Amino acid sequence: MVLELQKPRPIWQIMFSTHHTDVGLLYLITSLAFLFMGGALALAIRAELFFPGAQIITDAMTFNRIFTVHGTTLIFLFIIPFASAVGNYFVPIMVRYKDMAYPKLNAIAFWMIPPSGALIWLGFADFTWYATPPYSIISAPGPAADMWIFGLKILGVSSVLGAINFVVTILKCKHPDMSIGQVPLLAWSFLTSSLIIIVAIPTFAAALLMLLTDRLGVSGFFNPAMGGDPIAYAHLFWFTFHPEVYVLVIPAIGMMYEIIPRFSRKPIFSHSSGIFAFVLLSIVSFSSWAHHMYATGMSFTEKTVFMIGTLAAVPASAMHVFNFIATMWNGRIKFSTPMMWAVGGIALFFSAGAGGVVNAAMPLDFQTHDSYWVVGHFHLFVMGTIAFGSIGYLYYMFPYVTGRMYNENMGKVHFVMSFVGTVLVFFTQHVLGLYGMPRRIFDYPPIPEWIAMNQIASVGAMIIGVSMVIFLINMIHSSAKGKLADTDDPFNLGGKYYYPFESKNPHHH
Ligand code: HEM
Ligand SMILES: [Cu+2]
Repeated sequence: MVLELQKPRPIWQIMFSTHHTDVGLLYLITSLAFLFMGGALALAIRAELFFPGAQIITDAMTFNRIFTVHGTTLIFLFIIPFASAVGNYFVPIMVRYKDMAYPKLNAIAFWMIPPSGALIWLGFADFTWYATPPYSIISAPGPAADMWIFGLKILGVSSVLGAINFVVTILKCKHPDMSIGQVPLLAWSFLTSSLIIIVAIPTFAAALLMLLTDRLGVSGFFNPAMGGDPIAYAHLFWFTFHPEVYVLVIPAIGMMYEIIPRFSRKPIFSHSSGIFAFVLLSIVSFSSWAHHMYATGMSFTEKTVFMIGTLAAVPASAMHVFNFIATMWNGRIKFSTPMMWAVGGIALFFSAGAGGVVNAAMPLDFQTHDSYWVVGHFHLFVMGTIAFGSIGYLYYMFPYVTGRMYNENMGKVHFVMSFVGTVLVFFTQHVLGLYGMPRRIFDYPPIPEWIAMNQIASVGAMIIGVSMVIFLINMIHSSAKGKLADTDDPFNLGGKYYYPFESKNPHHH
């Protein structure tokens, strides 16, 4: 069993280790630190928008910097490293191998993250997570913008190295007794999302280099004054980042596949349809990127192709939701904290998908595009689905990692407050978008409906903020002082479905 914190070791031993659970722990701590840092910036944004006019942030440039670093941090420095933490811990155990396939490469991939985080935070660029040209090449102030570009570049390399490692570990190092179809769905989620990374990231890596040389003035790929085309950047960016949204969501769904059956005390309804849906999602993720660009003057035919390509992802997502519901059906469900987060995350996944279908329908997208609706849409995914699945899994792995139990009541309060807060913030933002409020603005006219809805959203954000403090206290306090966990059955589920790592590896220490 993986017990890290019960046998305390000097920190440098963990830092210089290449063992998969040590690297997993480093990923975990780093990603959680960035969760709180990025979350603090979100609270600043919501405080600023509580009233029209300037409140706590003095100028629009500072506001732009804050939301750029907020988004960049939570996507690249929280969600992805958190998934890597879980993958590092559990994929080798699940495929019954002693470590990741390339342990040193694994540690190197991790150690690329702190310097990129430093570049992003010390620079504090202002050109949105999308680095919009021509602004990003003509006027975005350096060195902030260049630091962001280098930060993202390094993160991309780190992701690709991590992805290669997962693919090789799963395909080549799995125990010979285990067929690929028997590999647990969480490990499958890493296999499929890693394959997406390997195909998708190089395009953006190239675009970043082009952005940099454009900024240096030696090229004009995206600079209209030099005959370049900013829309070309949009294509390159979204060719990587639409698939990337599935890279973010697939591991979270994989984590739910660990939680839902255990706490329903039933096997998963259909293992093979889970695999099928992951594979399908990873393929169709490449057929939708231009749904971000309906408003850029594409032809009707092009728009139709991308609309259909986008809708192809809906059945795959629905298969997962169906699989979860069918697993819970008639189960003896125990609503411990991890289960609450997973079920809440599935409900929000469904709502988020419904909003996505509206965006994907190109005539409707002309209404929602660049409005607060889009902010609501993708946050229901990144917060409501991905962060919920991840946090649920964190509670789930807590006893296995620390050997102690977290405080269940605090975990439940954390969930209820976060769920209510998430609904208040992001459902309201959808409506706010329909009332015409554009995204990415620092100030807004005093329209009574806008003020009311911004205030509801800001109150929701504060509720989430408070719940996160409870979470932090629970994690820190329980990992030192929590009651000792029975690592064979920490959640008192009884029966035979609760052993997460029943496939114990004889070679594993
Ligand atoms: C799987 C989880 C998903 C995530 C994490 C996600 C994330 C995002 C993000 C980050 C954006 C906007 C980015 C920006 O402009 O800055 C976005 C926009 C969009 N999403 Fe999603 N999305 C997901 C699923 C879906 C699904 C299932 C659909 C359709 C069925 C969809 C349709 C769209 C469309 C059409 C837009 C463009 C809206 C516009 O700008 O007008 N998304 N999504
Ligand atoms: Cu997309």
